[in-house]
Amino acid sequence: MKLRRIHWILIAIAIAAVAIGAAVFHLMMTPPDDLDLARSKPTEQRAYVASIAPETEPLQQGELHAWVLTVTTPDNKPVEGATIAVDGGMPQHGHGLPTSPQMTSYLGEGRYRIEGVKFNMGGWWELKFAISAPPGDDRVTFNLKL
Ligand SMILES: [Cu+2]
Repeated sequence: MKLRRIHWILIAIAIAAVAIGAAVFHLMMTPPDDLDLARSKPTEQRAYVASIAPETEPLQQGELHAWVLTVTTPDNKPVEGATIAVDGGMPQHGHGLPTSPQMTSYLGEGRYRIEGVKFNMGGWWELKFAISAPPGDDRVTFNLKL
């Protein structure tokens, strides 16, 4: 009688463990449905409007590629001579980018080339830019789904 009860308790614990594991896996692997995938948006303090475009699409997992970041003022004037720092990672996995992308050249008309971007797994990625120019320091985060 006693053994039998322990047996059922163990089965219940096993079922609960599998359910919790599945829920955690789902949370780690599934981007939120309402994720903002806009590729153009105002920066956090609204000093700029930033837009991103990959140089090649669709995005390939595991390959180094470049992006063009376009920075304008809110009234749509190109921002020249900005310093751009790049950061990012996977919010659901708690890790950053596998590489250290750099702004490598100014292409004119507020466009900056960002080289060395790599996404080494599928899921929700963030690409973050810190923009520093005469109008001020500001930052912006873009969401990408791979
Ligand atoms: Cu990851």
